[in-house]
Amino acid sequence: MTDRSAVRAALKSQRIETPSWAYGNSGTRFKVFRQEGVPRDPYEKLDDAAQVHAATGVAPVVALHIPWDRVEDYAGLRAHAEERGLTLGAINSNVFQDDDYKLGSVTNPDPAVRRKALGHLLECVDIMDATGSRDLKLWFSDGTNYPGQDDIAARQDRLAEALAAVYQRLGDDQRMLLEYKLFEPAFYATDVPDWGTAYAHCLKLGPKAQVVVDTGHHAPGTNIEFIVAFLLREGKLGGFDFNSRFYADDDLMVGAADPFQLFRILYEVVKNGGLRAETGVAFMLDQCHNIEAKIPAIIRSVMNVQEATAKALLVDADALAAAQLAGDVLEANAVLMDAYNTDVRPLLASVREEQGLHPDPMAAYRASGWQQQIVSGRVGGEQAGWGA
Ligand code: AOS
Ligand code: ZN
Ligand code: ZN
Repeated sequence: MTDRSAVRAALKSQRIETPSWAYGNSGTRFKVFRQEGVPRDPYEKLDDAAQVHAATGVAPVVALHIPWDRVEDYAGLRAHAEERGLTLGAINSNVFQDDDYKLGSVTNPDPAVRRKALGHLLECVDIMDATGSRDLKLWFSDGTNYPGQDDIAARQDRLAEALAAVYQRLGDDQRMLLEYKLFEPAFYATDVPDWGTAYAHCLKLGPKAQVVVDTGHHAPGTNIEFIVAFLLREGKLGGFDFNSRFYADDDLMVGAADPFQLFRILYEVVKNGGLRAETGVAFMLDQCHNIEAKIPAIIRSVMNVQEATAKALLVDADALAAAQLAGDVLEANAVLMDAYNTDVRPLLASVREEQGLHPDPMAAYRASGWQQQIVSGRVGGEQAGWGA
């Protein structure tokens, strides 16, 4: 039997970090469909994030992206967040949008370009000092398109050199999260293509370097929960970029494409202690809402993570361990599936009521009147940052 009060407490204490860019206009390489009422600056993105937190009670952290969220006064931005009950989360660096980075950023064969990229990464740590952010999230688009284009091993040396310089600059309470991605925009050899590459670099760097798992960054069929279990066991899982994929890096709402996979991932998180705050696993979303309404989509995504977490928490650990020990394959599988097949929506509704929240976050947002307010009050919302 699972301890229901412990399940409820765990659900209340989970923190889900929403990305500033999900609140802005976004699209594909073909078209950005602009929506009414979207934020015009980082301050308004935080105002929207506060609505997500108000409706769900578990989303008080907002990840920023530099330069998309560049402001004059980061301490002021932090104060704006704190006035709304929010804190500023991971600073996402961007060394992929300048012409200089055509052949790579920190792995570019030209030392001047490498210096420029490193300068940006170090600037992001300066920004973290002002925003109070714990995490620097590093995703590199670096790689090559054609065999022979550049020396694969030399690029690893250049990457290691840049990472070491950034690592040196981190404060005692700061971490760097290294994200991997199989392909895109590099189509032949990406410089950080998989968890093994990210893990090897992080291991050499030290305890403040951890791997981030973006659920959309694997080859089809990859067993992501195995990666999660392995990294947690090694103390190297820094966090998630949650989203859904049908084909490549689709950045759709988490839990929309494969809720069973999300459950399997969250089960490994729960089982291996990743839900405990001291483990430091950041539950971030990395999504774009290109055709659906943005704030409700983010609320739905937070709920999807909560539902998968609740199901994972409901797995009867004793019964599972007994079945595993007895070699009872079918019973072990049945114990896991029992939890997955439980309708946890009533449980989550009652947990929310206990927290003084509306039992249905989607209805709470609809009733808030915020959407009407931003549609009439904001003119000329900005693009999230790419696809221009
Ligand atoms: C890119 O594919 C990665 O998922 C990044 O984490 C992210 O989408 C981008 O850097 C926005 O910050
Ligand atoms: Zn990501
Ligand atoms: Zn991605």
